[in-house]
Amino acid sequence: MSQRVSLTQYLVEQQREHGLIPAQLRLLIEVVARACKRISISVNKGALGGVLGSADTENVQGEVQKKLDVIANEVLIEANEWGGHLAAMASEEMDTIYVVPNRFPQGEYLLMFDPLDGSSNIDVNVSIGTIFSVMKKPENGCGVEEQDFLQPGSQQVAAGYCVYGPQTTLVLTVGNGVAMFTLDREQGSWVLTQENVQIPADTKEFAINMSNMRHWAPPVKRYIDECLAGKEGARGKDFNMRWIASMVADVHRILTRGGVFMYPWDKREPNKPGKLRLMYEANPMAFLVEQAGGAATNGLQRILDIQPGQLHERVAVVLGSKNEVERVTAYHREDAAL
Ligand code: P6P
Repeated sequence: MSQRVSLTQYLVEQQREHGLIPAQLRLLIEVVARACKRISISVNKGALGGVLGSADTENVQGEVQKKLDVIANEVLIEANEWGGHLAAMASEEMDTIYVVPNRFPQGEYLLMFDPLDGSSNIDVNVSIGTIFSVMKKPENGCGVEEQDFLQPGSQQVAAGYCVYGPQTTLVLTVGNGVAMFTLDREQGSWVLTQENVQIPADTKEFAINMSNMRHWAPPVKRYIDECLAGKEGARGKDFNMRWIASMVADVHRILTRGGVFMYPWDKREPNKPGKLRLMYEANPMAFLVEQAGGAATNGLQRILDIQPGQLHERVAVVLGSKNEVERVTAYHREDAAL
């Protein structure tokens, strides 16, 4: 890619050519991208910045927060609250929604985010990331409330993540394919490094936490057993396995070279449909994956069709190379029909 295209230029051209990014949405995306730059600076300081380790607090999920979880959340709130593009925000790290204070103008968008996903990897220097999802506030003429966020993922107008790895890369969709921007630290700018990202329909690579095998439902066990049987088994080919335990890093690999990612229901907590959160992990990742030609289900249903019942609800996730996701989903449907 000879000429360097900035994030701003990309967004302006998407608006000019496709009318997909009204001014307020462009401002929102640029503000989130700037916040991710700030988060990457804190992440990259590590021990030198005194940002490693626990914050000695718990989030709504009952998880001990890392210092960087809290820092990243504060950066995103402070960056987005004054611009006039948002009505409210929701975060994995906050119990309830954050309504833009009255001292600032309210906008028409709702922003949801996992400010720092994979934070168990922070202290061991493994890639982590920020995941975000954007929807429009329903035009109901009154103030904004939690109920306004409870829209199916198909209502997203934009979604993306920033992966803080060997490169800092912003991955974005506004509904017209997936583009990747790499942070040029010398210029402090996001540079378009890939567009029209396409996930291969087939793969030989699966991502799942194998330590949970004894807790899986039969369709998951069947699929993984077939992968492990390799070329002598039903699939007739050998498979590779990866599990980074940072959804952002695993999904980035799948967007880059294909694969299937699974965090299924398991019997450790049978009342929970899965570990991952629907609104600010599964929905944005499902939007990106589908925009790149892949598929995303909860084993039975398209993730983007799921009607949320609560802000922090969880969901089982199977996403990535279309033909593999369809196979896993078919196994679940066969099992459900028994
Ligand atoms: P486990 C990180 O905590 C996360 O929410 C996802 O990013 C990741 O895919 C998953 O949990 C890892 O879970 O049970 O393997 O540690």
